[in-house]
Order: sequence, then C-alpha cells, then structure tokens
Amino acid sequence: MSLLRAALSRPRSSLSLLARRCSPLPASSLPSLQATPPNIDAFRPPHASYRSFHQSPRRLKTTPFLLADIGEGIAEVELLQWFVSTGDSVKQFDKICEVQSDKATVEITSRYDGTVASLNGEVGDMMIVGEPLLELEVEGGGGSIEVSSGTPEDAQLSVPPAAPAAPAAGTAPPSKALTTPAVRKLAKENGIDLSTVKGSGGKGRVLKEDILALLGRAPPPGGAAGAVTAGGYAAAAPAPAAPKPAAPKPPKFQPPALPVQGDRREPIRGYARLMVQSMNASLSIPHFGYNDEIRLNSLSELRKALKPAAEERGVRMSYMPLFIKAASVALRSYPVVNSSVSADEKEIIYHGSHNVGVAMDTAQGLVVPNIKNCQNLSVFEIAAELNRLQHDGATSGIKAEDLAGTTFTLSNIGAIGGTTMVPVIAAPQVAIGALGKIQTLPRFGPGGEVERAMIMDISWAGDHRVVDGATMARFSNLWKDMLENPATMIAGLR
Ligand code: CAO
Repeated sequence: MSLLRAALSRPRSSLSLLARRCSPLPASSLPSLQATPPNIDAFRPPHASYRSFHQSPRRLKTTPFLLADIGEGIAEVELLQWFVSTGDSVKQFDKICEVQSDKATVEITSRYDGTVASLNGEVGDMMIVGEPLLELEVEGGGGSIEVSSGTPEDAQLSVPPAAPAAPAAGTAPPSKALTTPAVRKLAKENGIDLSTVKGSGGKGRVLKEDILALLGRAPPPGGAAGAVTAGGYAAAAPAPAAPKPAAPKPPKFQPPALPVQGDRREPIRGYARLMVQSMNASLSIPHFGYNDEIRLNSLSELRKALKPAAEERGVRMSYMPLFIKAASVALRSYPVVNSSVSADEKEIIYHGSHNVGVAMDTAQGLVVPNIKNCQNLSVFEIAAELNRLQHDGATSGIKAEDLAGTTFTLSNIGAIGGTTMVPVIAAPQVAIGALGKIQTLPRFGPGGEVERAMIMDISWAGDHRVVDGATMARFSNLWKDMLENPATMIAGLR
C-alpha cells in the first residue's frame, strides 16, 4: 500500500513504474513487442474531473464505478482478483481489484470511502471498458455529491457524478438488464438483446447460463424449457406429435455410443494473446526461406570438451550457446541480418547490439527472451544467461526487460523434434533461424567414403525488403563454417 501511495503522487511516470512493478507478466513476450507501460489514465473518470467530494446531508447512495478508457485500443481487461467482497467497507486507497490488459497488470484502488454493494464480475471475466466494475454505497446522493472541476492525477477508479433524479413514472427509459460485463459481451457477440432476457439470478440478474441456455449450449438453471424468452430466441411451443415412422431394422454392427464433446471456447490471454499480436504484425513482412544442413561432429567434440569446465562454473552447456556465439560472430560480417526496417520503411536501422532472441517452450507457452550483447559475451557467459532465462521461464516467468529489444532470433525446435521448419520473423526483426533435430545420418566423407555424420538442418527466414537470398546464404555459410570447423569461430572471437 505504501508503494501504491507513493506512486500516486506526481509525477505521472511513477504511476507507470508502479504498474510495471505490479506486473507479474511481461509487457511483451515476443521479440517484436516492446514493453509498454500501461496507461494509468485509463482508470480515471471518463467524464468531468474531480477534486473535491462534499456531502450534505448524510445519505447513502449506490454508485457504479466504471472502468474507464484505457487507451492504446484496449477495449477490455481480464479480472485477475478481487480484494473486496460485497458488504466490505472500503476507504480511499484501499485495493479494489487487480486487472490485466495485454500490456500489464494493474491494481485498482478506491478513491472514496464506502461499502461494496455488489461486484460486477468474477475472476477470469473480461471487464469491458466503460462498464461498471462494482457498485459502491457512498455517502451522498440526491444531488448532494458535488463534483468540482480539476484533473485528479491520482484517480484510480472512475465514478460517475450523482445520477439525476429518476424520471416521472411512464417516462422512464427501458431499464438496463442487471448482469456482468462478461455476460453483456457474450450476449452482444451472439446478437441477444439483454433487455428481453428473463434473468434467473438474484434480483433478475441475467447469468451466463441464461445466455447459454438461449444459445442451446446448456440447460437454463433449474428452468423449464420454454420459460426463457428473448428477441428472436423465444422457445417455440412444442409441435404436435408427428406420427412415428416405421422403425428401421437395427444394423448388424452398432458402434458404441460415445459421449460427444461440445465445443469449448477459451479466451486468448497472457503470452498467447501477445503471440496473436506479434504474429499479426509478422504478416506485413515479405518472408523468404533458405535451408541448409550442418555437420556437427566437430562441434559435438568441442561441446564435450567444454562441458566439465562449464560445470565447474555452475553452467549447463548445450549446443545453443555455441550456435548463438557463432551467429553473433557472423552478424558482424552481415550487419543487415541484425537490422530493422523503420516504421515508414525509409531507413534500415543497423543494431549495434546483438540481442539474440531464443524461442523458448515454457509451461505458459512460447516466449522469446533475448540474451543481450552477445557480441561482448563469451560462450560460457551466453550459456549462463540461457540457463537463467530457462530457469525464469520454468519458475517465476520471464522478466519484461529480457523480452525487450531483440534484434535477431534462433529457435531450437529440434530440441523437441523435427528437421526443417518455416520460421516466422517477429517484427521489427528481419531474420530468424530454426534449428532442426541433430541426427546421426550417413554422409560421404572427403575421400568419398560413407561416414556417420551428426546432421542438423537450419531453416532461415529473411525479410526480403532488406535481406536478399544471396546475403542470407553468405551469412548462413559463415555460420555453418564456424560450427563445422569450430577453430574458425575461435579465430573470429574478440
Ligand atoms: N537436436 C538434438 N538434441 C538437442 C537439440 C537438437 N536440436 N537441441 C538440444 N538438444 C539436446 C541438448 O543438447 C540437451 O542434451 P544434453 O543434456 O545432452 O546436453 C537436451 O537436448 C536438452 O536441451 P535443452 O532444451 O534443455 O537446452 P537447449 O539449450 O538446447 O535449448 C531451448 C534451450 C530453450 C531453446 C529449448 O529448451 C526450447 O525451448 N526449444 C523449443 C523452442 C520452440 O518451441 N521453438 C518453436 C518456436 S515457433 O513456435
């Protein structure tokens, strides 16, 4: 709380910092995505601004707290947890809930004292921008809550001004159905007019089950068929029984009646959501592919020789640090492979750092952290960094700073299986390499004799706007030469 209070003081950048510190998930997971601080303005009132809050006389009023516009095109956030329950009294700065956009996780705090009248969502629901998060009983009402002008730099939760007096009977607008934003969204997606749905929840609240029942995906909660009506979805009256056709002869073989699973929908969240964004951005890149095979017999010997020394340093030495170091040395000769295209496509940005992204298969899904400044790191140092990232991926999660600023990527899909792949470049990078499974295969030796070769396929993808096939082939040849003759890599080290 003290952290929160401190962050609530100006300047605004401290709010961004808080939001980042509150975020267990990275602000981006794929190399193309930069960590973007959340827009805390989102949690400000969307309407008139607030500075003072006067009351007279004491009177309780239930007031909805809205989730205001977050900006950056974000229309919804996932509700991660409530810190309050119905009936709880809250004071200014008390934590209300934690929400997550696809940029960051943010704790929302109360600006007012009051009592929680109801919560408008359950953990896991997507809360829609502009919809009430919860209802709060605050002192005031009947026009006694006064909102004066001014911009509240520290507002976290938006509260609309006191509602005007109820219109006279007969002139009231149709009342809004009582439900959660998630249900509202579900209804909207399926073209259901909520005002026509008879809710089966308390006070007529429309539940998710009511909508699913209308869609025929689940029975209404305890309701008889035909009891629920909605525009265009009214249950039809039972048709008169048709005369039964003559029963067909049973077939000789009858397959066992297996239960049929219905379709299941799941929101795309966390790393998966970021993958959607990153891969959509990749569609703007004109890809070309280039493949080759590498003989790793000598590199395998080198790795064996390095392993004990690595273990002494507490580092696990796989092939990856050697692939990464060789790539960094080759990038020095072909800097365009470690470049980006400017947003207006008028410039090539040659990156001074070799921040090599490593596609990583984690329990949460694909994530691509990078090892920064590989041009300055030894093979052992790269191995140590890779070990750290693998550990983070398997435990606490990859940190945002390890995800930002990738300039080139290697994806060792062969650690799982497969020989060749068509990798997808993550913008704004211009190249990616996918490493296949290392296999022992017959190949001809220098004298024409068949020998056991440790073969790995490499599949490159390049951005054809700035990297041409010949450049990619030369870059790949240099990388391959260093892996097949590791002495040349040592010669290239600084
Ligand atoms: N072929 C055969 N064996 C391989 C191999 C390959 N291409 N790559 C790794 N191995 C071996 C390692 O040498 C290691 O064996 P040892 O214990 O004898 O050293 C073992 O497999 C396990 O290696 P590892 O996976 O723990 O470590 P790594 O450094 O080789 O790879 C990482 C790390 C993070 C790249 C890998 O674990 C991973 O997640 N790969 C999947 C990447 C992915 O999903 N790509 C798809 C992206 S597009 O959707």
